[in-house]
Amino acid sequence: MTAKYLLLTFTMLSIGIVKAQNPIIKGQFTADPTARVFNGKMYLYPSHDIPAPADKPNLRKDWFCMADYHVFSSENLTNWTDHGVILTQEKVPWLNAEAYAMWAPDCAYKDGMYYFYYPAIVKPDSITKRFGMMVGVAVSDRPDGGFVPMTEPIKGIYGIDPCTLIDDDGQAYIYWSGRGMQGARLKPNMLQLDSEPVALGNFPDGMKEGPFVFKRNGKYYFTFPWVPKEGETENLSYAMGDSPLGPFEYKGLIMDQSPTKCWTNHHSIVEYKGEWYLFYHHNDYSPQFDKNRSVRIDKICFNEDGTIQKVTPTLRGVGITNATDEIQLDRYSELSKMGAAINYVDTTDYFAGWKTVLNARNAYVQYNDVDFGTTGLTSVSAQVLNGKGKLLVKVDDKIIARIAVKEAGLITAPVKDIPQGVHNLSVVSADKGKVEVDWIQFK
Ligand code: FUB
Repeated sequence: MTAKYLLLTFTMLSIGIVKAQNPIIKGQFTADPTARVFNGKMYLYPSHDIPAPADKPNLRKDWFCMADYHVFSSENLTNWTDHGVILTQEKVPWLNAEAYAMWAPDCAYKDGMYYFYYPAIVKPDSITKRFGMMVGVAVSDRPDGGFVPMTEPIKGIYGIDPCTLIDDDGQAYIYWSGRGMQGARLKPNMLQLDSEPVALGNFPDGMKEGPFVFKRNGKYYFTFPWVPKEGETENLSYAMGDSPLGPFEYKGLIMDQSPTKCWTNHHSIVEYKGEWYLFYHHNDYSPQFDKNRSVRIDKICFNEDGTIQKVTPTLRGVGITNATDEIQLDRYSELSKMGAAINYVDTTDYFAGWKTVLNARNAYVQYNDVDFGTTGLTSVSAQVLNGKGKLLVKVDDKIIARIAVKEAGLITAPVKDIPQGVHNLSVVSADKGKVEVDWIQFK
């Protein structure tokens, strides 16, 4: 084996490539997504939910459990690279490594260095002489690893969910939720507060956390998850103001509470290549336990006056899917009202994903934004999990293939007249047969 081959094998093992649609990261839980654009690339800094380890009987089984952080990156918001673990609780001297409480993080860039902020529970005997949650910083000269944790948490921050803003004049601010929503200036070293914390107010009553602040067209947006009433779950809301530490005026909802009752919804909002995106989370891969969450992305739009248009969560998410990839139809853009359903492939392993079930004539699933390139594509294959029936494959409104399903397996059919470029794809049932499709792919 040559050294080059060994290096390639090691690189492929340590950097996982994952594909998009919602949720965007598969094979592990990801929550509390902070997305940042560094060097023209999108980086994602989420929390890393895990089920409580069986050998830790003292940990609550019904609560958040997080021991480390990964970072992911993407050029196109479709293919995500997992750069692996960037920080573990054992590496940080001031935190209680038995607490598994590495909650929502953020990362900021200033003067050639990257600052990774994260909340955790302090050691009972720590130098801080405090209990509860504080915020630490780890520093690196690159965004995807090499983070060295500072030996003490930031003095003056008692709370969770740090979020940073670097204003146009280079001044950095940090926000968090502790006793209410708080904000302060950061010193140029990005490691210490440069002002007393300011209590940010004028928000509606109810529990709030996870602040995310950004600036657009000279306006400051203070956005946050909010539970309006006892017994409800977190929506996403926002306020606007003319300066980084307020005052802010409450404007309304960005996203409704989850219809399936995931209690938390933590988010970030970021501009990339001229479009704005909302990163948020939902318990897609853990339908029975909402503390094991997964990151999603959807587009977010603004009105002329700068106010935010409400976002409807989708499964299709964002980005363009190549026709030659496995196209997961179950992350659909549109589903017929009758005769179509999305089910888990394996209810004992939710990470196996979903399947599309069509069981009536004209039932359909539509998946938008597929790139057929300059084509030269000659066939389409459907990974059929079950069933018998006839499927029509359409690009926009034109039938380009007919697939006869007699049994489970990979069924291939010739295609004709596929248009070039990006189009909407749909699969339609041509008879009453029930067919379960995992994905389809063009060759
Ligand atoms: O992930 C743990 C906590 O749940 C976060 O810090 C909150 O924002 C909520 O998402």
